[in-house]
Amino acid sequence: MCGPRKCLDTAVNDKKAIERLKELYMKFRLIYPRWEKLKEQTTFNLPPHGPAVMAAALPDYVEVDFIDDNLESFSYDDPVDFVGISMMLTTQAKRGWAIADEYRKRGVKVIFGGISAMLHAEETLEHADSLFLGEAEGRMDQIFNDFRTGDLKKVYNYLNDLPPIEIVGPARRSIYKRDLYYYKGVQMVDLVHASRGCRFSCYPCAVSYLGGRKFRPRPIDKAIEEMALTGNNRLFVVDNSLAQDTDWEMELFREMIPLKKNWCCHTIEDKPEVLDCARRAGAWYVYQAIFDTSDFIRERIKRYHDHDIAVEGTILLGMDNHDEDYIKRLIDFLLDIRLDLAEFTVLTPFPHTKAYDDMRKQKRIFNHDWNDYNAGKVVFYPKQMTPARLQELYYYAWEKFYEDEPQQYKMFKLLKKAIEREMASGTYKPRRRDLMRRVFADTL
Ligand code: B12
Ligand code: SF4
Repeated sequence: MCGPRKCLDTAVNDKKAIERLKELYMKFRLIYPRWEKLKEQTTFNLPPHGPAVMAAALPDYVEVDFIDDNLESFSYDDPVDFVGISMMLTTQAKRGWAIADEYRKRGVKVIFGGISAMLHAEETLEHADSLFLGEAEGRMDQIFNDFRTGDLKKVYNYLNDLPPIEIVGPARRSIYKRDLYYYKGVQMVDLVHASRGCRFSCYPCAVSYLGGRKFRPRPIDKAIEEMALTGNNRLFVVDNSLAQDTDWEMELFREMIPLKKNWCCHTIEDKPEVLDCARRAGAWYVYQAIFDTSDFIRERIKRYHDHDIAVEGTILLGMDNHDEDYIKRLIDFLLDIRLDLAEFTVLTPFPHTKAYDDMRKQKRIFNHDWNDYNAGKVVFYPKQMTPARLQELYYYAWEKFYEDEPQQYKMFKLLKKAIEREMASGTYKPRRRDLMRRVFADTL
């Protein structure tokens, strides 16, 4: 076994190695199933991160044909040797299973992986030749060898045996059909991650189940190298939360400064020295969960703004303490603190979360159709109102927040901020003229 780069070098110099690659060659189709987006939100499609990171762990003899089912069509009759289905969200699961069923009818073997495959392991098994649980790094050589020798196992369970974080390599972004990830000629952000896991275990979140409540930072030089490699000026650092270890966080930001990128991310610490460093490193906007109307939240948002970092609030509606009045006051509060963007979702009891366990015990879940678990549909009985009323308040929240300044305009303002910074640092890349007329909806 050898790492991809070493193998390629050897292959170039060594005829035998080339022959061996030819002999082992196989075509692996990796599919990211589509799902119904939140209708209230401007549609955006980011290059899926999980599949590209998984693809980086594949043996060299495997050619990857990546299909983003959200954006492109494909034929089940295209010649492929093996199919992988990568599912991140619960709401992708039924589509993923349907795709697998079609392939298996044609005698093509299918392996599942990704977050939603882990959260829905038992059901997924009914549609799989093989189910992979855990992180792909260091595991794929064995699995593909098993496939070749007809010895593919039904389950590969590495959930409690995660690989050393040092071996996580750069995502294999060459699998993307790049033109698909432009919106009116503007390239979408590239996704990178500098750490895995999370020390916390919040009520609606499945991350502690997936990563065992451990924060696993990547070596900073490797993360920085990958960010530089993307060739994209705008990044989304998708780590669950960067606010886990101040020294590591500050070190990461310091190393990011020379890259001159604009980036968004989930939570970062709001200490002035961290924010100052983040801003200098190109922090563009943060996703910040807003759960109440406290001074704590007000001041935190102000601190971000004082450092010229914008905020997209993520607001979960339907918690047990939310009555109608509370939700309406919350929206007024968001407008008052001048959030730059807001994304409203309804509390959704995703499997392997505390929310799911509690609500199931209390028999409060009335809808088990995973297609409806896109966080925009009420699938449980809220404590303080009917499901129908919560659904209405969800629509109300989107409408009220964007009443005076529409979502598109607020997004434009954010983009303008990035462009101004890029102009100032000499990193600006103009829009692609040939793709200016295209929005995602036109792609399929
Ligand atoms: C980044 C992210 C997003 C991005 C996705 C961008 C993208 N295009 O990739 C964005 C911002 C769009 C997003 C949106 C949402 N997200 Co999100 N997101 C994440 C996050 C933080 C990281 C995912 C990630 O990229 N991880 C890093 C990659 C490298 O890891 P990975 O995907 O697990 O891949 C590895 C393995 O799984 C494996 N693998 C992957 N695929 C395959 C395939 C095969 C065949 C094999 C063998 C192996 C394999 O190999 C990879 C390398 O080891 C996760 C939390 C988490 N840590 O998992 C939540 C998470 C997935 N999101 C979640 C939620 C709830 C949402 C939202 C619904 C709501 C919200 N506001 O967050 C929205 C969706 C809105 C909608 N309805 O459209 C939930 C999922 C809940 C569920 N069961 O559906 C998670 C788990 C967080 C949580 N709160 O619990 N999200
Ligand atoms: S919501 Fe964020 S901070 Fe809380 S457990 Fe999940 S990833 Fe960690």
